[in-house]
Amino acid sequence: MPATLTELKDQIEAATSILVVSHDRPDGDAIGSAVGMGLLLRSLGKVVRVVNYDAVPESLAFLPGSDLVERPAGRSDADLLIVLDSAGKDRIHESVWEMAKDIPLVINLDHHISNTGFGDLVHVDAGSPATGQLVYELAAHAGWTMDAAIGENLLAAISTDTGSFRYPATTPATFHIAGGIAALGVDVGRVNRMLYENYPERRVLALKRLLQDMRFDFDGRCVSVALPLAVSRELDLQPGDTEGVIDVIRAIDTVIIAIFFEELPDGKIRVSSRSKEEAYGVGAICAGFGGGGHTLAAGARLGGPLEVARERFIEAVGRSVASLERVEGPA
Ligand SMILES: [Mn+2]
Repeated sequence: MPATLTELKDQIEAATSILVVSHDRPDGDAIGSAVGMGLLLRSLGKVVRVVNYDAVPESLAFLPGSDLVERPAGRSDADLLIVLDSAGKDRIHESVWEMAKDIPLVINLDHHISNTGFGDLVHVDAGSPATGQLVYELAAHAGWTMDAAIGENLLAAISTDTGSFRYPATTPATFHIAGGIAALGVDVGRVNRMLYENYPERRVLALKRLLQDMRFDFDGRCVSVALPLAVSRELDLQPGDTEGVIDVIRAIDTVIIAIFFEELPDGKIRVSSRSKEEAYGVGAICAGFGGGGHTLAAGARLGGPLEVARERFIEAVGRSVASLERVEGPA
């Protein structure tokens, strides 16, 4: 059922014990929004557990309260489950759902347009660039007090999901909220340095390898890079190490669509895609492969091997580009 922020506030305030979860392979928004929410609930006197199937990536461990995040274990006796930043139940490992099985009430708070609407109270705002922004809006709406630690988590969530306040989904509210966060006493310079200028060397070496393999299609409008599992192993890449790669290749002037292919240990190929223009949306292309996300940022998983998946996906991009060109005529 679609729920207002007031309804979320009422259910959260009525709860005693709350489990907060976010999607597997967590990014800055998944960790920042979950930990920010966890700290908020704690300050309200709730018994809180924050659970993610994967550990906090090393790159986000600087966030205050990130040590709250635990792996799923046992069965939760909480009376409320809050699911953050997760478009569908399948974004979260079944062991987390197993843990949450007995929880009678589920809040689904998210910003993915592809959200399936699972849960009892559903608040999906596809116009919001980050779930962290929705957590802030909920707290502000409810009149809950935020501190600098909460602010750092929400800033990390919003900054990473907006590409440092650069993507088109960044709204006036986003800047307004960032101002509110800075006013909490957050050291904005430190957070940005930890997010963007604190990479282990292997992360930049991975970028070097990926750029050597850069491929252009459709007159340079599409660029892609691919990471074989052998290279991940050779460089000992950790979760989060390849975040931001796609921002480097999408920075090329001719590029509209940027794609990153990553071979996973199970042989599947993880595809992350970004577009600079609504007309060349990648959401529908990813949906065609059973994936999802937003119009300008979406992902999917394809069967391997890597080069076959790359061909199949780029072919689908080509069909989408060609159909646009038939409508608009050559530029
Ligand atoms: Mn997000």
